[in-house]
Amino acid sequence: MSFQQSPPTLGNQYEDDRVLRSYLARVLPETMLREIEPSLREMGRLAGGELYQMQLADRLNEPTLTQWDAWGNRIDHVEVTRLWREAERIAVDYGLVATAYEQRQGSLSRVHQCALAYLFTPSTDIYSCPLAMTDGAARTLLSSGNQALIDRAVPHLISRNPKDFWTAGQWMTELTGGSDVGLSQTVAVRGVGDQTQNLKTKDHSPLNEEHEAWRLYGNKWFASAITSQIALTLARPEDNPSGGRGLALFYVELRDESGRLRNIQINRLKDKLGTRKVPTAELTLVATPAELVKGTTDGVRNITPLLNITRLWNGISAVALMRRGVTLAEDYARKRMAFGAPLSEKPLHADTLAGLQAEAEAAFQLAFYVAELAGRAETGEMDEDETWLLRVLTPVMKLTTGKQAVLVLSEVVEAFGGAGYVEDTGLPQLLRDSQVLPIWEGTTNVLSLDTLRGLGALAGSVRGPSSPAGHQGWDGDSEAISSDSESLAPANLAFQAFKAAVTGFLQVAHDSRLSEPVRITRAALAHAESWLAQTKKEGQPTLEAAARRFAMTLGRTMELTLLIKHAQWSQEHEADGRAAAAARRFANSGIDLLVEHDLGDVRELFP
Ligand code: MFK
Repeated sequence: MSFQQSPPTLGNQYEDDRVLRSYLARVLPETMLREIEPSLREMGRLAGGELYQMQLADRLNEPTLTQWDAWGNRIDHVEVTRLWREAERIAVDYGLVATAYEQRQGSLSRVHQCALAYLFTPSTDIYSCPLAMTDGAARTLLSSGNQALIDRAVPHLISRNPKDFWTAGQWMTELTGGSDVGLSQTVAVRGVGDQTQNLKTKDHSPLNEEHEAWRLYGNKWFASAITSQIALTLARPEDNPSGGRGLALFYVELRDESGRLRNIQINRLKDKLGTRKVPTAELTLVATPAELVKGTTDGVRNITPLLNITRLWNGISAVALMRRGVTLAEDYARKRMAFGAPLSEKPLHADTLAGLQAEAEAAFQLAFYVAELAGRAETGEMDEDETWLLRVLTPVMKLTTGKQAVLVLSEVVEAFGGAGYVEDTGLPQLLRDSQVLPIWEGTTNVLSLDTLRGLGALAGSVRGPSSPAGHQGWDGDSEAISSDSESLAPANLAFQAFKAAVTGFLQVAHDSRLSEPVRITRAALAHAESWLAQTKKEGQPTLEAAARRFAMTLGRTMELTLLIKHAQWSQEHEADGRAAAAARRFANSGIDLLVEHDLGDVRELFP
């Protein structure tokens, strides 16, 4: 009989995940873990079983846009794939958004939600995209104080009933820019057009207090998951100044009662490298009815709670995809024979996979730590240090894990040799989908600059998470930062909070086999601190040019810190040395990336 290769297979993705289970055992009280474990186990079974099989079978299906019906009517109908429809049903059933708002586990509800999302994501073709935006929209509306919109939309966004559930879009990017959102050209005009289209309350009175809605005119160039019921978007009220401050945050309901789009045209779906199951559209808004969410200015600031939530989802998705790739590669290595033995017994192959495992494990610790902080921010349990820390760690975590995902999944594809390069294994899709993670929700460079901004190290951005009008925190909490701290140097506060967290966590590490990782972490932290102090004196261009190396150093330093902390715990409570092995391996994979490059060389190489 001719040779047959066994494909890689997946087991229960919860039961088989040492890293997730060990982490949850550390951070959750025992009774809480026992309570939520059945749903995690069930999600793990679905993710490794029928959802994964459906994903492979549904591989060639993509969303479609039908612009006209047979009778010449413009309909702009988008049909999503079978797996997306199933994913929505499961997401609602398991409360993938709701869990974070019901807060049955108090501040640990975000950890619970992220554990569910982590298991769900790799088998559901990036359905996590609409969920992330829905979650972000719920948080943004809740923090806006706009009671009419909260009452109208939030119960739908956090519903566990499929009939009531709404998803939200986030329309920010325009042709003028995805990063420099302040350039947006969409215009908002007050109270014009057909006023019968304005949103009404149940007793038929106008929704907003001013008894008039706005109309939006413009083009949105990258509107993800266009099948949503609502969207949060930015537009410039006529006569407002340019820049992000002149934009306002608007709420749009996409369809009327009969299901017709409300003055929105879908021009085409994007032909993307990855995330091809996500229907991402180019839109034209022609007198689209919209409601102001919060004030007629400061739209960029007012939408940041949404950005911070989707950046958390981005990190959780990054670690979830890494985990899926490494799991498949490890399983395959035990099945694939080469040069007389399974690949798993080949020292170089084993060494390669061990490096990937360590990288993924470190990223996991950081993404879930940000989830812990986010949960505390939302339940008002944070002290001021943690508020600063979360402001800085959100971009740091997003940019670090996004890059790690692409590198890890590229290696995963290679670990399969030619099979990894072939579409019907499902492996190339993992790499293509991961490539979006460093791009959307802020590129690596934009988030590196945002890190400096969060540290108060960039000119014109000295307030970190607070704001002049209300001291706004990560989740839009207006009381997150006390007024006293505004007078202190934010660079000090934010970096000191980061330093205090690293030093505090390292104090628990007394196992001698962790001493070298501890030394490497301390050295990287000290270098980052002295570099920041020195480079700020050298001026903005030098600071900006190295922002990525600096932010990645912070990210990898915090990842190693958290890995060490977890390793110590795992040794003490589980007699398990694997997290310590991951810490040692990761410590030698480049933590301090702050090498100096000559600005003159940069100009010579890129004149
Ligand atoms: C799988 C999961 C992933 C989910 C996928 C969802 C798919 C959706 C795809 C997309 O929509 S991608 C588009 C996402 N777009 C971005 O992420 C934009 C990237 N660009 C930036 O983040 C820029 O830095 C930014 C637009 C914010 C710069 O604009 P501005 O106008 O120069 O804003 P500025 O002056 O930096 O900040 C305005 C205010 O917001 C300041 O506060 P004050 O008004 O009090 O001075 C900032 O401190 C505050 N701020 C900015 N970023 C913040 C923040 N506050 C808290 N947290 C932040 N992250």
